[in-house]
Amino acid sequence: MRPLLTALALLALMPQTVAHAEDGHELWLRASPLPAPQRSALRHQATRLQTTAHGPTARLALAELQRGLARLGATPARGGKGGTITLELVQDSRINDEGFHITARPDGQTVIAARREIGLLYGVFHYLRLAATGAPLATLDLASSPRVQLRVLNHWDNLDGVVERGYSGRSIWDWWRLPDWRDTLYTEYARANASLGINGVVVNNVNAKSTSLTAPYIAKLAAIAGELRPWGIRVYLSARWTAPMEIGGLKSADPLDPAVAAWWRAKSDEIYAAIPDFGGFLVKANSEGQPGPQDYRRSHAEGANMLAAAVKPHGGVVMWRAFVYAHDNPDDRAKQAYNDFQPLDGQFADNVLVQVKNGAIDFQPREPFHPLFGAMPKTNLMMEFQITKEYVGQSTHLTYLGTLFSETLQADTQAKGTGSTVAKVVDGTLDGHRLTGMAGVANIGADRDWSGSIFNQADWYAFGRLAWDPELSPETIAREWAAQTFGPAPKVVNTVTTIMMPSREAAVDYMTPLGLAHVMGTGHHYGPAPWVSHLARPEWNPVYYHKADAQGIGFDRSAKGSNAISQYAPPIAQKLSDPATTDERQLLWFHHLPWDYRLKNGEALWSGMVHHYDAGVAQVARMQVQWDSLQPYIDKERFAKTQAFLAIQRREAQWWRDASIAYFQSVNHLDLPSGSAKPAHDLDWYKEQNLPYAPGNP
Ligand code: GCV
Repeated sequence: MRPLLTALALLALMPQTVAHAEDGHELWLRASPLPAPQRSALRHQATRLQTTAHGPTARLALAELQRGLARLGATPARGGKGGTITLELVQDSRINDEGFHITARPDGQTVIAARREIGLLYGVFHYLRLAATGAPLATLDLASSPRVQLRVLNHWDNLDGVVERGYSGRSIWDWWRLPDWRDTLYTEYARANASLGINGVVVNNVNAKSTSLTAPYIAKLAAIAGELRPWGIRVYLSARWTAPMEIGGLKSADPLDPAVAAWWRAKSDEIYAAIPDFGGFLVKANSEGQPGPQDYRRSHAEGANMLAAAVKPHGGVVMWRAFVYAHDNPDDRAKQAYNDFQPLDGQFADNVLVQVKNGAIDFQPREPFHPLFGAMPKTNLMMEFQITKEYVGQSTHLTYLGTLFSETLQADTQAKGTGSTVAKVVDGTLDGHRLTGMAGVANIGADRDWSGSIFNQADWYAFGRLAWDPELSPETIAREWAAQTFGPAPKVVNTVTTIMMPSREAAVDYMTPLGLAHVMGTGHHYGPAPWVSHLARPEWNPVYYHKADAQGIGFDRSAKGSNAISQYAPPIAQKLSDPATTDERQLLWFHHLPWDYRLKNGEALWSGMVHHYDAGVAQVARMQVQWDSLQPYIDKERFAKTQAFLAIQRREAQWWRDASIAYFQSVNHLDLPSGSAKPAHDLDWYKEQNLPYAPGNP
């Protein structure tokens, strides 16, 4: 038997911690010391730490265990008497290759078992999560495996360091100094992802440049891959469709041209020679001006399959985005992805995943689930969420997205009867798919706090946890995150969770109540601009989406209108055909209604809208009071930053409310309901607000 590697032997290898103020850099991994009784129980349970596996990932797992216990104030005492935690590779049919099984027996023996070393690492992080959140650890019998196979961050990072829709500084990838200089940030980033089970990273923007596929950049990517690999993370590339022409000297990028297919095969071979575990390609094709197979009258399936054949010999995949809408297609934008992709069901190669945004427009504060999720049973469908908050307050608004993600995952497609949730489509159980995935557009940048605000870290956290288990409740996730981020004191965890849980609904209320969508400022997508109507393409204009006039408001997607409802399963389409049976949260997404339409609570639509705006602003004011009550419990730096951001959010919620009301009143000429204040300024004042240097705008 090989000798046990103990934690004490690893101490010398541990990175020295540099003291920093509480700037959020430690994310949810900062775990503060536990209360005394829990601390001593944990120290007693973890007197000796050892591993029977000796690869790089097992060594990381043991080091993490040691480090995590130290953070919790439970550093194993040298020579102390007590229990042992053993990391052990086993054959266990209850878990999959990335899963883990934790058992803790009353005799003090704790075993974190897994089939592969990565499972040991995930098991250690889970054990530490339990400890940090105050869960009982003395007896455990807990098996957990990820439900989704590819749990991937999509970085919209450009090679010049600018992050499209990034609100947390420049890209963390230092392409200029790679491959020679490997920033320590890469390891910290990998560690944070591994703590959630994220196992893939697309490093470059879907609006891709061919340069990423050139030899120097492959060498740079190989250096990043080397840093991420021990943490169980593969790298992927966004591929530019016309790369064979731009850097390969070919005359065409037609997927059925043998020379084009040969070029991609050779390029894939070259990448895999440098990065044997390269994950594959992500492609945005024929979307928003990007080139694609349709430029050659080939279908998305023909394009995806050609690329898939190039990576298949190496075990790679292609993630092909379904985010398409065409400037020359007069049909409802919300229908176009379905119309392009649904007829291709069954035509995609088995190593292709079609990556579908959660809703049919574009990451709005609320969208109904994308109808493709119930309509392509013969295709590997992958979820795409946006963690970066392009439309939900960017870096400053506190709008916890766990509730948004979960709302989509729990939506029932009814594709195979009641209970055919989006989660079951995505985890493959509904239609029997083995290749499954969930992508999140990253909110990560080089800011000290990584995500632009402390609370935005919770969205990264929630994405990772839901990719592991789409059934987790957003409240459980919020509580976990709060306990690890701010400490487990019940007052703190309860209050932080109380702030987070209704926060996204508050944003829906002050931005896009009752199913409105896409009414934000041009380009930067920050702030209200429902009046915009001059942009070149109809579907770029907010007026296209709300269709407000003197009589009414809303987009008619019933059979009398665009008939987008027909893209849903019959029982859903049936309900959506009638405003009275449509979920009021999606009312104006599906129906154009008169201003005096009666809502379920009896009030007229206009008055209900105004009350939603008011409710959103009032909720932010409550969030401020709740946060202020935490001052004695939170460190000065994170308290002050969050307090300042909430003040911005309060001011801007009012701006959203007032500007929207001023505009819609200019259209419907209706009075405000009694008790609702007039907007602070006239409409022209709101129209004049412009933000030429708002971040993240390409
Ligand atoms: C990367 C929206 C965003 C774009 C983004 C696009 C996409 O339109 O505003 O910045 O481009 O979605 O998802 O491809």
